[in-house]
Amino acid sequence: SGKRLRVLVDMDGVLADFEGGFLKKYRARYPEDPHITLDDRRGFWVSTQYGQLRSDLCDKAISIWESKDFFIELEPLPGGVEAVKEMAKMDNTDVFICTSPIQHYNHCPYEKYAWVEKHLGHDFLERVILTRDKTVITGDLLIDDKPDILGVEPQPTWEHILFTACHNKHLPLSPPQRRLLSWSDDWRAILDSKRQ
Ligand code: UMP
Repeated sequence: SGKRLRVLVDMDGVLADFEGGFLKKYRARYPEDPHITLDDRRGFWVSTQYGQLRSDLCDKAISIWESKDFFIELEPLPGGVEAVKEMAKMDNTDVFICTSPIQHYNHCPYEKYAWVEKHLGHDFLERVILTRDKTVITGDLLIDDKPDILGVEPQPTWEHILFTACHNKHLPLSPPQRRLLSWSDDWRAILDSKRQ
């Protein structure tokens, strides 16, 4: 019918390879310190798991994503850029990139816009939403790798589709929650399921 579908797509862990970029730069900067392989990652917060490995590694982990050029140099995850571009061309579909910047704001917000311009094009800058609280953003779908997306709005309008990542792949889903296993998975079917 006439209603448009609004899709919110997360950036880190969904479009941009935050975990891979982190591990590569952490190992280069702290070669003498232990690390956690992507296979052994558990829990959304990298800093928490590194802090459990050894208490000083929490701050060392944080130092990586607070550094200049961390966010702009993240590699695109396979198929993500292509999927978002295709989504944006679909009839009756509005797509937004919905991402939470870190509180250390010197580089991250700027580099998130620069990443979108570099990989999705200048026109997509109109489609960037930076927010620390995604529950106040309205949409039909939110594709995000964070298992628990909480904020001041107890009943967000969107359905959260859990995008599979190294840190969440072993988590059981609480029905009726749905997953997108990767951008090779059937994201078009998920969009179609929300159209009236
Ligand atoms: N982030 C942290 N600590 C971590 C892992 C990630 O601060 O241990 C940051 C990176 C992203 C933000 O900027 O949190 C997550 O944003 P979303 O993917 O929820 O949009």
